[in-house]
Amino acid sequence: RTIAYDPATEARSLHVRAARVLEANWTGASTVPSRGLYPHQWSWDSAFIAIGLRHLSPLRAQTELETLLSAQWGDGRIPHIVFNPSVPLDAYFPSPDFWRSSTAGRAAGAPRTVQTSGIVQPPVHALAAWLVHRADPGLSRGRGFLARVYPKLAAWHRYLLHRRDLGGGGLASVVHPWEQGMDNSPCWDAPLARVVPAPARSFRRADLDHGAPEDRPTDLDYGRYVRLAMDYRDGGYADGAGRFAVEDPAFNALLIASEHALARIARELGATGTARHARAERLTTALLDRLWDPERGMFFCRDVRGGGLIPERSVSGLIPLLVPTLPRDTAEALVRTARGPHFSLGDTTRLVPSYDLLGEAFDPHRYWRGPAWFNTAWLLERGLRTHGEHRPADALRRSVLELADSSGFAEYVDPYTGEACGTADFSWTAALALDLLH
Ligand code: 9WN
Repeated sequence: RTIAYDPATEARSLHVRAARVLEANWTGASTVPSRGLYPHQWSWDSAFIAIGLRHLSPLRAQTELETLLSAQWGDGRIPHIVFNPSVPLDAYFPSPDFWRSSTAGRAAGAPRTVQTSGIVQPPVHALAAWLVHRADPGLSRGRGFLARVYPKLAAWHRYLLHRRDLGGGGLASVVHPWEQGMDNSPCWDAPLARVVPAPARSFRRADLDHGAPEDRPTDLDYGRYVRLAMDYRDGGYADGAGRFAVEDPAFNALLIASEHALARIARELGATGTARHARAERLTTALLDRLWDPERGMFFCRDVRGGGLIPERSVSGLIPLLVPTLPRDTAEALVRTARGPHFSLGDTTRLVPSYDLLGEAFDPHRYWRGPAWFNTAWLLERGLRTHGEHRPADALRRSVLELADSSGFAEYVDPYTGEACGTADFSWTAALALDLLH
């Protein structure tokens, strides 16, 4: 007997399986991105995870963000990893004994009781906090959720806007490829070439215990990541001196979206939010002035140390579609670029590739040098809707749901075939599929 295809049943079972992934990766106070490859709490992962978790348990979603924020440093930075003390040191590299946050980070106000990394990740948190609040405003008000997280999120944005304006043009810079979250993007190749790699024998890559070497960054990349992080640590995590400083479009677009979210949070708490919206507008102007390329119809990274835009097309340069007050012609150009030959969205690719299909460095399997990721698809889907592009948004939403399902909630997929790459049962894939299901 053939069983008729029933979308409602399919959706229910996707919901159940996504929920199981998040349940299995929950540690009691937060969620690991993956049990094997990433056994601690990651910053922007937790924000995406909270956005999905709010549909399962608004309380757990609030807790996810609260746990992350309890590891915030005195200077306002939210560390990119909060280490779980019960996980063996050699399970992930770099481990707490590399970052030495509680000693090396003392001047920057690192917490004493919990070990963290010293770099940051993209500021998705205020956006996540607002969405989590809206999932159950009664619970949120009862627990004083927004009142407790608001000052921390405000301090986080203050850190990025003041300590990280390394280019002096009003945007935040990242000081390490891990900070932007797309670790081995070809955008970093030129600025990284100036960094003398740490010797390969000076560290052990635990990631290769779980991931295929041809899917992961190279040893040479790792040598440079380690050197940059070591220098930052040895300078007490003070900002301004490092050799690597880049203004990235996605990082700053997320800061803008999160400033608008903070304005809404401020209003919910009885303030006007006007100053925050104004700040988001100033950031939007700076983003357009410093990173927009009208000829190529997308945003590019700016190499603050080398000067000038980095001529590599990355999905990061499409993500500013999230910014609600983008000029109409800019938004339209971004949609054209996403659908054009470099990203081919809705044509030969179903989720947006992380890097230019026609770029010299394109590789459909190597991490952020071509594969498609679910968080960038979610951000683009939201951006498309923000600008009234509902048809491509609907198609992207369907692709996220189908590929999350068929890939076993893969970390990333081949952009052409949808073949699963990286680790399976990846938390933000499950969380964001869950969010788009609702
Ligand atoms: C380094 C956890 C993180 C993501 C990043 C992704 C990857 C880490 C690594 O995994 O980075 O932070 O070890 O490769 O690139 O975006 O947050 O999922």
